[in-house]
This record gives sequence, C-alpha cells and structure tokens, in this order.
Amino acid sequence: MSQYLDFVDLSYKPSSSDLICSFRMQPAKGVSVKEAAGRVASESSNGTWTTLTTLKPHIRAIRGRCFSIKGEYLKIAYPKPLFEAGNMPQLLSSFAGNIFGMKAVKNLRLEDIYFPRYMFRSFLGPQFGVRGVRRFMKVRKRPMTATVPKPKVGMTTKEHSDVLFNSWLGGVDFGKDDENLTSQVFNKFEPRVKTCLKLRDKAEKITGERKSYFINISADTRTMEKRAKFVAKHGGEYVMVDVCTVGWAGLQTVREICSDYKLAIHGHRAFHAAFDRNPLHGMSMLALAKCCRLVGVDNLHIGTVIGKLVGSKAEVTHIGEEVEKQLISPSGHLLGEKWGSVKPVLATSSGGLHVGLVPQVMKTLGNDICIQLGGGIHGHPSGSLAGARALRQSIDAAMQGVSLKKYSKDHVELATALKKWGSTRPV
Ligand code: CAP
Ligand code: MG
Repeated sequence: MSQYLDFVDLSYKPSSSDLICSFRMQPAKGVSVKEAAGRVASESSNGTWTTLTTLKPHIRAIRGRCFSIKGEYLKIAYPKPLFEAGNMPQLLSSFAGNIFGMKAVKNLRLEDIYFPRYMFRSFLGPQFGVRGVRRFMKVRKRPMTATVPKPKVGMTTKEHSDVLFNSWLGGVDFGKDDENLTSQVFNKFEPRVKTCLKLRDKAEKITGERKSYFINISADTRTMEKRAKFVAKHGGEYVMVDVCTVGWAGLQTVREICSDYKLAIHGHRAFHAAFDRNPLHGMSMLALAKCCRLVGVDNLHIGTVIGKLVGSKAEVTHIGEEVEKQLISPSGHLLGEKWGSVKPVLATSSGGLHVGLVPQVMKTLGNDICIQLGGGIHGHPSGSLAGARALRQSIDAAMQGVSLKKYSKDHVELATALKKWGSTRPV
C-alpha cells in the first residue's frame, strides 16, 4: 500500500482545533484521486516521497488527513501542532507550499481555509474594521468613496496633490496612492505625505467632511516602519500596502506597527491574479482574503464583477460576505468561518468603475463597501472635482432609489459623466 494512503482517512472527523483546507484537485495521468489526495495531505503536513525509518507514532499522530473527497474537491484537516500560531508565512508554507508543484497532480487550487478559533488569539485582526472606519470618517450609512489620482504614476507631487485636493473638494472621502506609486523621483514619499495631508486638512475645513488618504508605504519592512511613523507624525489615519508583493511577513510587521501608531491599513491586492485567476490551479482570492482578515487589514480590494478586471459575481459576493460577516455557513467545498470577535473588513470595489456602474455595484455588494474610481473620476470631461461630485451624486441616487437618468436631470456633473460613459462595462 502506498504510504500516501496513510494520509487519507475518510472516516476522520476533524477536531475543533484542526485547521481545514479545501482544495480542487485534478490528479496527474495514471495517479488515482485517492493517491493524489494522500500526496497533497502528506506533502502539506509531514510526509514525503518515501517511507521513513525515522517515523514514530507521535509524529504520525499529527499528520494531515484528507477526510473528504467529493469529485475534484478534497478537504484536509491539519492538527494544531503542525503550525506556529501567529506565523502566516509558516502557515502558507505548509498548506500552500510545495504541493502546487507536485508531479502527482495536474492541477491543484487552494479554494478555502477554515481557521480554528485558537488562531484568532495569535493574529491581530483588523484594528478598526468597518464600524471603526465609519466612526472616524463620520460616514454612517452610504458606501464610502475613494479615488486614485490618475495617470497612476508620473505626476509630480504638486500635480498629484492638486488632483487629490479637487477630488476631496468634490466629495470623495479617501485619496489612494496607486499600487505602483511609492517614492519615485517625480513624487517622493515624504513631500507627498506632507503636501497631501495639509491639503486634506484644508479640504475638511472647506467641505465640513472628514477626509483621509491611503498612502502607499509598500517597501522593505524597515522602510515601511519608517514610512508608517512618518504618516502618523503628519496626522494620517491610514497606510496602504500591496499585500501580495510585500508578502505575509511584511503585512504582519505593518499590522504590528499600525497598532503602535493607531493607523488603519488599506490592503491592495496587486499580483493576486497571478495565482488566483486560473479556476483550476493556484490559490483563490477567497483564501487570500481570509488570510488578510486574520492578519488584520481594515480594507481589502475584492473586485467589481462588472469592471475591467476578472472576478465572477458568485466569487466577489462570497468574498464580500467572508470579509464582512462574523458567521459564514459552510456550503459544498466552501468551509465557512466563525470569525468570533475578529472585526469585519471594509470591502473595496475598484477597477474600471464609473458612475454609470455604481448603482449596480451597490446592488451586488451592499452599502458597507468602499467604491474606488480612478479613471472614472479623472476622466470626467469637466475634471476631477466634477468627477468626484458625479460619484457622490450616483451614490445619492442609488440610496434614494432614483434612476441615474432621472437624477442627472438636475445634477450636471452626473449628466456629463453619463454622456461620456453611459452604463457601459469596460473591457
Ligand atoms: C483602479 C486601480 C486599482 C484596481 C485594482 C488600477 O483604477 O487603481 O489598482 O482597481 O484592482 O490601477 O487599475 P481605475 P482590484 O479605477 O482607473 O480602474 O481592485 O480588482 O484589486
Ligand atoms: Mg491601481
């Protein structure tokens, strides 16, 4: 009998302290599903390609066990001793490590992760969560709004801050650096922070509304610590990190730093589609989003369904539920979660959006979201301030249940935007 089958036990009932992963798996030619399932459970826990003379009962006792095989979907339970609590890199290296490269599988995708309760004590989770962000932004019910000054990189600090200032004056709540804007020669980090936060204060005085700014601190961890400190020193409330490119160690370090400086974290997910786009192989955005909530981002990009980037309605809405609700019931290969006291994350919908699409995004994702428009504001024929006004008008219309067409009759900025974009979906 292949030693891999020791990692398959279809009668096993996971204990409450087991971490569980759900995989979609297609075995390689000539490898049975059971054998391949055993190899996944083995390689992601404490087995290897051959029997071992060093194996002892207490080591075998903590092996991963595939306890469910339904069609292409496996569920594997991992006992607590396999993991170092509080160490996301180690967790991912276990159940999202070597297994994707095994010759025994043709395709393998990590679809979902169920974190046992004890894990919540070893990670910080979101510091503010949706309620905390709404509280400090003084926005009670409507979706919050953000904009990325576009062109995404190349503008000088003055050009960037002017675009942001006009967007704040027009009604946008948050400014946001683009994923690839950090501290380039034309727009260095420190001057951008100082200039933009001064203009933010001015925009707050003029509009009477709270404004904030997701400043991208993505870099090596030491630089991120310095940059977070600098943002806090100049009165910022948020930092932004590209969670996939700074990595799990980077995100955990930023989360710890943000506790010291009471800074919220906006999680951008650039690079995610390198491994979550293929429905047969890689790691789902759902699994990524749950890891981000556990580590503790306050906001996270989850997609739009109708914008310029991929993400089906079922996938995006489910991710929205998983990051915003406390109790998610299992269904089929999805494992659900009992988040307990882990705060909800503000789902950010962004990517090819314009005002003609906003009511549909709200219908799909609800109002407890942040709607981000970059080109959808700075492509407005009358400029960024008008573009921002049009965004707020489209949200007001949706909140009042009035069609955009009707509402635009006495809201010129909305009318102008609809004339340019209508309700077309970008490709
Ligand atoms: C949107 C954006 C965001 C994407 C990220 C961009 O700009 O700034 O990075 O939304 O995608 O660079 O494309 P636009 P996602 O509003 O001009 O499209 O939110 O899916 O992670
Ligand atoms: Mg961007």
